Amino acid sequence: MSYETLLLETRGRVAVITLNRPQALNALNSTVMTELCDLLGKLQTDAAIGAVVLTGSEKAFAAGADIKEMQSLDFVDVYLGNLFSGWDDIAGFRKPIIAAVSGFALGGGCELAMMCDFIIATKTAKFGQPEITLGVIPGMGGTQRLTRAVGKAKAMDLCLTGRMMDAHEAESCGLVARVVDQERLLEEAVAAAEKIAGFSQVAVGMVKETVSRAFEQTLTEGLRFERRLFHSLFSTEDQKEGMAAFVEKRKAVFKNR
Ligand code: CO8
Repeated sequence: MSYETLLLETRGRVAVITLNRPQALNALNSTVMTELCDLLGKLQTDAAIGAVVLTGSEKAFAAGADIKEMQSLDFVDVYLGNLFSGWDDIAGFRKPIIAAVSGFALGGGCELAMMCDFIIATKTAKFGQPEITLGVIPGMGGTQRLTRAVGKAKAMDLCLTGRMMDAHEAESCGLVARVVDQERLLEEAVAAAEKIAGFSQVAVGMVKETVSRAFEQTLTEGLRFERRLFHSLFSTEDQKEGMAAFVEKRKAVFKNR
């Protein structure tokens, strides 16, 4: 598999995807979107891959949608063309995906990181939704996912002023799961992904589904959904193996059955 804007490396059961448009700080143009959707579609059905790490360069995870590409579009172009709707496929990816962020994660870059299941960032990471400075608003979930992640006050602050927040602020307000030194970013993200890929993929898929549901429905409905999936796991061999391994004081060997 070879792509113009992406690099792919496999480490054990982890696929590491690197956004690779250094000349534009990894700005997300339509080629990036098409290629990323294509690649994730292939990884979705690849049984050898249990989890994905999505990263960028040291300077930029992604500095947003490609402003030069969309600059000359008018309302009819973007409305009839349903601009950016292809990115929804990324949020629909069913395997765990970790964003490993260094440098700028702005606009669509911040939104792409938020579509991932969690974010590990370096101390140099900077997050923001600067669309207001361009005369537009976030268009790929920034007003919704950011608000759910950090609450109204911070989301309003970032979206209305266009300011960036650093990794420390992003971690303290809940946008980022872990902050690490630059040289440990990929190591830490791959280790987390490898750990996840070693668990029962049935249970892993259900964690992703249930936690994601928490953002979409009431607590009562979410709890009921969680309980039903929890019950259903008792029909799997992996539940028998996981619990037997605990009792027998050994490491579980999951078969994803
Ligand atoms: N689009 C296109 N090109 C970009 C972008 C971008 N978003 N960001 C940077 N570049 C290009 C620059 O034009 C420059 O190219 P050139 O050398 O040809 O002039 C090159 O990358 C390097 O950038 P800078 O020289 O500006 O680098 P600096 O270190 O001086 O500044 C910044 C870095 C602060 C990140 C600055 O580049 C910047 O402000 N970039 C734009 C950030 C922004 O406004 N992002 C939001 C874009 S709108 C958006 O994302 C809408 C989301 C809707 C959905 C998205 C779906 C994907």
